[in-house]
Amino acid sequence: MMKISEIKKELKKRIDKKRYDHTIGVAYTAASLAMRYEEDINNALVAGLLHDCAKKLSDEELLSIAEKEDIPVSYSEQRCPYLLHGKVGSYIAKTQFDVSNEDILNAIANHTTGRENMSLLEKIIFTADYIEPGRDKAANLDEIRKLAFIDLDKCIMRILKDTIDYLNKTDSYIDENTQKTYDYLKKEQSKNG
Ligand code: DGI
Ligand code: FE
Ligand code: FE
Repeated sequence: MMKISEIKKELKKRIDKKRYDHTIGVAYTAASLAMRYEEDINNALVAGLLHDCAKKLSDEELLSIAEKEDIPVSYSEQRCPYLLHGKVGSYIAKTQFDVSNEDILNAIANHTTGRENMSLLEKIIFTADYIEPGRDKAANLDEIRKLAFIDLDKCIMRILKDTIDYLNKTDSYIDENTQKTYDYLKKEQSKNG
């Protein structure tokens, strides 16, 4: 795997300054969550740094890479190709940043919608993306940021609920994984009392 400093250098060439600053925020927030929940700190940093490495690609580029590389494209990704920046980013991390750790690759692939039965690292990247210090648009951020360090599953449910409410308000298409992740965590929560 490349060193953190090499990843940063290469990333700078691929994303703009604003996205790079966001990426650094996600990497350090993910590292902090890794300390709290006893995840590997270096894996959290690498996944955080690379989660949006495909963000600069256009819808056409995302779709054409997905087709060429046999990355399955769901109905909602067909409708909203930007949702593919996770899966395509994971492919770029593997082929161009020499990442071979499957958990890191999954965390990058699933960071926008989540998925059922996420690993701890996937949960950390999903959450860090939403709460990193540079974010200021979402509602209830103070509360959600605090919750992230108290109960990660509850925090993710809260993020998903707010995201679904926001998407409904703006008449956006809700990806089936976004809904499935929420339903899955809700079921787990009621099982655990
Ligand atoms: O890439 P970032 O901007 O850092 O963050 P992200 O990968 O979480 O993408 C955020 C965008 O994705 C935001 O505009 C909301 C949108 N999004 C999240 N879940 C869904 C979704 N868009 C649609 N259409 N459906 C979803 O389920
Ligand atoms: Fe993203
Ligand atoms: Fe992001």
